[in-house]
Amino acid sequence: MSRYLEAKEIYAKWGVDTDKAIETLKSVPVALHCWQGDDVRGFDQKVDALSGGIQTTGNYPGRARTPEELMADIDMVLKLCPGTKKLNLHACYAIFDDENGGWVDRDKIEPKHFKKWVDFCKARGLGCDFNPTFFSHPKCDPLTLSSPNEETRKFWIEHGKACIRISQYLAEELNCECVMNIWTGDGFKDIPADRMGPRVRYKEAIDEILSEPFDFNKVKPCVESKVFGIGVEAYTVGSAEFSLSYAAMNNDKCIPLMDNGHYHPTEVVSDKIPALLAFFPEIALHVTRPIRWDSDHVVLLDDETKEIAKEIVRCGGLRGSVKIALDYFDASINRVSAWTVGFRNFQKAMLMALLTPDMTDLQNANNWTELMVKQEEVKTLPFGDVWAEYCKTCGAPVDGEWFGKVKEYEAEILKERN
Ligand code: RNT
Ligand code: ZN
Repeated sequence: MSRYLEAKEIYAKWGVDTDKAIETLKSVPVALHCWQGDDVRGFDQKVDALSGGIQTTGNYPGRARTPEELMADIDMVLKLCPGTKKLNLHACYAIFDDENGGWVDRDKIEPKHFKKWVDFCKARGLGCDFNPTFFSHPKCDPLTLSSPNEETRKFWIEHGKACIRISQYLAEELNCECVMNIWTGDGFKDIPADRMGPRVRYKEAIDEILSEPFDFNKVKPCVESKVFGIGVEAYTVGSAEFSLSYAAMNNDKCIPLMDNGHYHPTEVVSDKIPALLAFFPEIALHVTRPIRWDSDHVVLLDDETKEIAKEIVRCGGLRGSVKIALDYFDASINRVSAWTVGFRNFQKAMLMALLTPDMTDLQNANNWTELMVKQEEVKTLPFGDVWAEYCKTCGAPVDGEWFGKVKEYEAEILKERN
């Protein structure tokens, strides 16, 4: 008997249907963030370093420098990862060329600047999420939507509106919901004199952005909170309370987004998922790995990643109420590998969650003894055999078979870049 069939029988004894778990997982889109490939630089500015509360470290060779290079690297990752993917683009990945009239600033970008990405997604059957880029730009003063300077604010509001139009275009062209995430690094390094002013301006600015017409069935604007960032250690305008309140008060046009790197170290997003789903029909996630003060390390198959996946599954989030995206960037290791490890790990976490029997009855019967025993025992069920089967049925390499391909790609393609 094959290892998979044996595993299937073992799981069946626990009341788990492995074939069904595999089929379910295949239907869940996870957005792959384009920005792991080029250290969040994008193509619209001639900047050497990121700014605005966000930072990459490392200079591993092979960073994608052009849209073509980034697309080739993404293609590699798509081949190496099982599961349904969406692409996640930032506005700074606009592609300007002679045919579409050349460079424009962020307040003037149009759907045509994303036509090549639409063609890329169409050819690969991908949907696409989108993000206005409110950082790494001379018009950050350093604030954006919360700036006291009206001209600055206006510029960034126009950028946000342009991004709504682009998101609508992506959703229509690809016939797939487009999650449009608003995150700014607006904040202060040291103790502010006025904490309220920036938040009121931020709120009004988002109101203006969302006054741009769009179809809420197709475009899902989100607000992402953060606790602090590099250079903005003392105060963040878009704090957790701010963002959650904004989404709650505007639930006809906006949903909350939680990035699990954006909370105090003992807080967990896994627990916040059911808390939010008790009120919001839809929420969005950025899955990442926080480590000390950084929010963006490569996703590992660690306890909290598994717990996040478990909550998504238990709360019925795989049927569309939880929009899943990855968000991390590591410039110190092979970027294709970083992307692939994180994507495969989140797939593993979701498969593990789908292979976990529902033990709600034990909890409701106050049977905490048996619940503990079972929760511990499921940890050693033959997960790896089901994972291998999942990879095979998706036409993706199994563990141990993909890294060699990345090494070849590095030797042939990435090494040539400098
Ligand atoms: C930054 C936020 C934000 C960005 C991306 C690039 O801390 O998590 O989501 O990582 O938009
Ligand atoms: Zn994020």
